[in-house]
Amino acid sequence: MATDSENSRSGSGNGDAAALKVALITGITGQDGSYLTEFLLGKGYEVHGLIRRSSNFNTQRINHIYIDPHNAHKARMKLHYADLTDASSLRRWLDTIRPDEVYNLAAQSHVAVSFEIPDYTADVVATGALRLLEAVRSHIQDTGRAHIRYYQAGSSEMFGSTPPPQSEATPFHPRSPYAASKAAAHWYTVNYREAYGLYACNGILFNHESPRRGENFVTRKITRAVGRIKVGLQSKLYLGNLQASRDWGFAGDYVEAMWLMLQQEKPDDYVVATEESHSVQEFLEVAFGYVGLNWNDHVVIDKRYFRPAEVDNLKGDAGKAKQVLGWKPKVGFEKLVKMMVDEDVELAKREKVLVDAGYMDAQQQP
Ligand code: NDP
Ligand code: GDR
Repeated sequence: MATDSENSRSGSGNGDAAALKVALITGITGQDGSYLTEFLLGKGYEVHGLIRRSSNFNTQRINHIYIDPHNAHKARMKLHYADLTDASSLRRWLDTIRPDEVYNLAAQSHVAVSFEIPDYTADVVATGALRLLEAVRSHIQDTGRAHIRYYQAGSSEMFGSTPPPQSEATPFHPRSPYAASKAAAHWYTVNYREAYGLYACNGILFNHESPRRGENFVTRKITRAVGRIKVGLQSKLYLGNLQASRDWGFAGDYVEAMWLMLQQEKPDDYVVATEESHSVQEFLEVAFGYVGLNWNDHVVIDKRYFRPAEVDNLKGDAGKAKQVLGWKPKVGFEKLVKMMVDEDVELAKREKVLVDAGYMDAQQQP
């Protein structure tokens, strides 16, 4: 996929008086980035996404909305190479794109992996957010574009071991390098709001899932396995702690809350959650049960998936988001699980065709 920067370096080229609102999204290739892009395009925005260089294409989640920049007049989503570890790229694209809203969604977002690569996680998640905030601050200072609004993708992982229900007033007790880095990014964002008057919001989002969820997060790992077991491509599913509980919502609902935070008169921080909590085991029961399977026949506990420190129980109190933003989730737990299973059964059926035709190895795990 060609990025704008391969063809021209002009970005949108529009000034502040442009009719279209312009959004800049880091992490556009991730689960939330794809839903947020669809949502903002639907609102009439021009959307610019920063993508990082990868040896394989990493744009699968946004390919369906991509229009080749050679048809630039038709394309309202544009992609540019940058990285949260490269401050110069962040400032350069801010100056070129001149966005009205900046959504910082990029992260090394896997909690277990953050124990394996803690320095890198801190560099992207904590210092990366600081680099972007500083780029926005200096861009405003040099251009006078003080109306820019900034969204920081905060996480319920910051609450860690503090018992539920967790609200904006609940103290943080992070349990991983990822969570500690998100807590730093949270406070950098508060600091830039207080120190420089930046319109900056922290969304403290509880787990949100979808058929586009990365395949090594527990929900998608389970629904992928259900699909593959159902069509006979796999028999076992190896998991870690089944007793952890999470407040699981639908990503498509949560990106609307991000946008709503940036449409208020004053910047603030908001918890976004369904206010229901379910264990990993309950997720298994619903997902396997939905297609007539018993999870006990397939799940094997593997110690390697236990974490050095666990977050046992998350359940949000989203009263403030409901009251101030008028936001509420549309998709509940059972509907979410079934939506993911339905999609993954279809995906497994397509894989099965390839396996049966000899184009793919059944053991090839996602
Ligand atoms: P994903 O892991 O699906 O997406 C992360 C995105 O960040 C990808 O686009 C990834 O690019 C990009 N990225 C990673 N490292 C860098 C880097 N160094 N420079 C630039 N981009 C980078 O996450 P989600 O969409 O699920 O989550 C979005 C954000 O919300 C994250 O910050 C996450 O921590 C946070 N969050 C998520 C929750 C959830 O339940 N999903 C809950 C609370 C917070 P690539 O595609 O190339 O890997
Ligand atoms: P989480 O999501 O850590 O909450 O972070 P994940 O799906 O990875 O884990 C949820 C719970 O399931 C348990 N678990 C397993 N997890 C994974 N990944 N793989 C397994 O095999 C497995 N077995 C059991 C975990 O121990 C945990 O308790 C997600 C990410 O999206 C973060 O970026 C985000 O900030 C938080 O949600 C809110």
